[in-house]
Amino acid sequence: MSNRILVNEIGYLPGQKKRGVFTGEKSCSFQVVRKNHDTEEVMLTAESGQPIFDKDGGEFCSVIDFTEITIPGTYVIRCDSAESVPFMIGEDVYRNLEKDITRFYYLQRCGQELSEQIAGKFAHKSCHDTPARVYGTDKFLEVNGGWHDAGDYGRYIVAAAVTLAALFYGIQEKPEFAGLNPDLASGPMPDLLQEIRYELEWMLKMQEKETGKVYHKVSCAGFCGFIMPEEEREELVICPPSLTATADFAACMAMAVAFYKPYDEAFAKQLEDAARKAYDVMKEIQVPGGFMNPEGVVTGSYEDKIEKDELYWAAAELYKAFGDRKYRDDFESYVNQEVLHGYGWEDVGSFGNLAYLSAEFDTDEELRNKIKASMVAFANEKLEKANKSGFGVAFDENEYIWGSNMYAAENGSHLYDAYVLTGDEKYLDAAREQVHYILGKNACGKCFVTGHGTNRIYNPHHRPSSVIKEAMPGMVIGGPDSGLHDPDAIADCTGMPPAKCYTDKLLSYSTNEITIYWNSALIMLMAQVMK
Ligand code: G3I
Ligand code: 9MR
Ligand code: ZN
Repeated sequence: MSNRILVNEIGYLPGQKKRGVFTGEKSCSFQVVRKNHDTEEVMLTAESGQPIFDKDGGEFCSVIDFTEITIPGTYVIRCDSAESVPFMIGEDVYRNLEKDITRFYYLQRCGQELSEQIAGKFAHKSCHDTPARVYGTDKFLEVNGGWHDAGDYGRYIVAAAVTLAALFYGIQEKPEFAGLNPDLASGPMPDLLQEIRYELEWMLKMQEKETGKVYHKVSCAGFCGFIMPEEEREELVICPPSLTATADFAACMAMAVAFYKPYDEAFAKQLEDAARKAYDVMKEIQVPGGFMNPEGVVTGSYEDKIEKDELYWAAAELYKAFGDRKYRDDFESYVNQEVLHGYGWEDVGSFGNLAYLSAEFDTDEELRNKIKASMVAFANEKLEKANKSGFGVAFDENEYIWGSNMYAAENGSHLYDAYVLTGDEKYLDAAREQVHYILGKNACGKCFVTGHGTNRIYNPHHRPSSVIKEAMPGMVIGGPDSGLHDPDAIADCTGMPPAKCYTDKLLSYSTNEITIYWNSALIMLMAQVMK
């Protein structure tokens, strides 16, 4: 294999560490070249670090460190015959990308016409706006709205709740994130808050009025072909309530209250009531083994056999929002058993930890310390993996799984948490490397956000993009999955090292799909560390 130089294809902030990777058995003497129209200037000549064998990608790698370059501009790095793609150094290098990864949510809207004026090529007529059948009954409900989950057109509560939680942290960490697309705002609320409300309004409709339980999802019974959303006209089916959906819903609603109170008291009250009602009923939903698709339904199932982390998150979030003793007692009894971690759709414990640690009501100091210590220990495991990786990614060879890019971003957030708790910059640096990994400094040599970078993703598993024949910009794709979970992945990646099990094919849903919660994971991490 020829030598390559891999970098964050978007670029680097002037004040941060800047690292690329040279792949080759020997180290290299590299040049960092600043390009200005047709002139070039060598800004740095140096030697790459000691080569190490990167098991995940099956090749030798050495680190190219050019941190000392801080002058804004367009650069390439050269070494022997290898040359990196051009990238930028500058204060606003991520701005367009950040705009697109947040704008994406508007473009995923369901149940509403998207005008050409705002959505451009991705305009479409209203979709999925017929009454939906409650599975196994003759009852129909209106549950219009929300965002399409992914490359398919299902709408799933578990996925929605973690997406919103991550977006809220994004806004909290970097308030500018809420207002990057002012053309989408129509009132006093910044556009992203308004957009999140669109999802919340749909989620509220998914709560069973009589009981407070929350339906797991709404979709057609099966996946449609590659058509625009308004062309999917099969009957919509609402699947039964689940514990995970109801607990995640409660947590997310409680979290939302503080964000909407300043703008709309009545809406905030509605969120609070919904959260409390869901909380009170969630433990009653006992389905052994958790939610599974009922017979005849084959769309996304978001199955999750371990439900204690969802209860944990809900208790912490309701305590933080409302201060009732019962929520605190519940959370403390869970934490006493075990501190849980995770910022993904399946494991949500870390959201619970952050809520408890930031609650303004009384908390237990000993438990707080126990949580903090466990968060740092968890981050240490990630750091150790990052240090072993040629690319600085906090995975071992078994962790290139479906949606691995979300786990890369999530790991960055765990590292960031340890930085906040300890003040030790090594965690912050490692967290940033996860962003660089996603944006191009990876074994695939791809910028994993559509519409950005030089080696970009052209064929995401995303129905509107496939119809329009152009990738909607600003979507984080799943990334390498060594499980080879679709025919194209099997055809293209059999025998490949785990970090390279990726194929830019429309039908490779297990490596090349997109989801609302993969974008939000990157948004949360970028808001935390790219500033
Ligand atoms: O948790 C295990 C882990 O312990 C094990 O080591 C690893 C080895 O493969 O697998 C892990 O489980 C994986 C699980 O995701 C957890 O992330 C499964 O293999 C993997 O198949 C599963 O993939 C999920 C996929 O649906 C299939 O169920 C993705 O996370 C999830 O993002 C994806 O979601 C789909 C929706 O169903 C439908 N809409 C599109 C969306 C994205 O593809
Ligand atoms: O498009 C579907 C995608 O959203 C799912 O993640 C994936 C796995 O459940 O399934 C995709 O749909 C495929 C289906 O599973 C099998 N037939 C072909 C469909 C389109 O590739
Ligand atoms: Zn729709």
